Amino acid sequence: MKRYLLFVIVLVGVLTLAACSSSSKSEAAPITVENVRANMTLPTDTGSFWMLITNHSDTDDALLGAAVDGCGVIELHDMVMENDVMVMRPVAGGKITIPAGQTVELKPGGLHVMCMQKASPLALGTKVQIELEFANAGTITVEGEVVEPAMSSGGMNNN
Ligand SMILES: [Cu+2]
Repeated sequence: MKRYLLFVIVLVGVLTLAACSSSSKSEAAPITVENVRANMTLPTDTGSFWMLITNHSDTDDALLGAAVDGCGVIELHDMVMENDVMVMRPVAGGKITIPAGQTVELKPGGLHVMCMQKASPLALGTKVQIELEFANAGTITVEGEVVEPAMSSGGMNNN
């Protein structure tokens, strides 16, 4: 009887371990988003978001859009040189590709999520929820913090 009990306990342990390892494997996030910063302090009707997006899967994915409370319209923008002036414009194809196994950086003076029709400026340190829509990974909601506008983007501090 003792031996039978021991067998059952060991069996349950093995099954539990197996269940845990298989479930953690299937829950591994294909896309992770880090260092989310919100440039939302200026008294204008625009703002922007910067972040690091990593694609851990072996398939290319793409950021298609985003939603934030307090932003009437959101576009995905890039910064390009036009007649010696840095200007921002919507990304080609309306999406930001995140290649398989790579990290794409949205940063001051480069790619950014553009907030238009901003309802009101936000104080430094405010936490902001941003809902990101990916072609493959679906909707991912992350939290960012309101930071100082970047001074490194050639004077276009609101990008
Ligand atoms: Cu922009």
